[in-house]
Amino acid sequence: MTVFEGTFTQTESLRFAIVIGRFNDLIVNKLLEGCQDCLKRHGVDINPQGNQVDFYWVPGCFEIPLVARKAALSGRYDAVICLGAVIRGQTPHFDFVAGEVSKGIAAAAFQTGVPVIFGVVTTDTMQQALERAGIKSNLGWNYAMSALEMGTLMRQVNGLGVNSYGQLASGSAGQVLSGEVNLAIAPDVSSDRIL
Ligand code: INI
Repeated sequence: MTVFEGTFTQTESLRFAIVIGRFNDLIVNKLLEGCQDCLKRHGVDINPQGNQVDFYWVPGCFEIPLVARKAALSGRYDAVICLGAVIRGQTPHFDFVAGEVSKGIAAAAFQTGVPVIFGVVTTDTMQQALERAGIKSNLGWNYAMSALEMGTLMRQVNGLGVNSYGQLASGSAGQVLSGEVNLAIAPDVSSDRIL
C-alpha cells in the first residue's frame, strides 16, 4: 500500500487563487497578510504580477463561492483559498451569510475536484475575530498551509490517473484509490469549463 500526503516544499510550479470577501476588511486584510506571508516563506511568488498567485476581491463572504467555483473550473489553480470574516454582532444576517459561504465553498471543491480552502473566520465578536487574525495567532497562515498541503497532495492523486472529477483512467495505478475516489459523483460541469 502507498501513503499519499501533501508537502510544503517544491512549490515553484504551484498556482493559487485567493478569493477575498472585503466585508470586515480590518480582519480580512490581516488574514490576507498571514496567508501571503506563509506562501512566501514556502517559496511561492506572491507578486500579483507573477504567475503563481491571482487575487479576486468580492464584496462579502456571500459572493465568495461563485468566484471560487469559477476560479477552480478554470483549471489554472492547484488550490483556491477563500478568505473572509463573518461576525455575529446583533443580526441574524450572520447565520445566512455563514451558512451560505460554508456550503458554497464545500460545493465548489466537490463539484470541481480542486481544493477550495475554507478560510472564513466566523465569530461572535470583533474581539474574537481580531484574536484569530493576528492578536493571538493569524489563521491566514494556517489556511495557506492547508492550500499547500492539498495542492501538492492533489498533484500526486491526479498523477496516478485520477482526474479532477474523481474518475479513474483505465489500467492506472490509481486503482488503489478506487474505493474512496469513486464515491464522488462526477458532475456535468463541462459547459462552464473555461480552460
Ligand atoms: N459579509 C461578510 O463577509 N461578513 C459579514 O459579517 C457580513 N454580515 O454580517 O452582514 C457580510 N454581509 C455581506 C454579504 O456577504 C454580501 O456581500 C451582501 O449581502 C451582498 O450580497
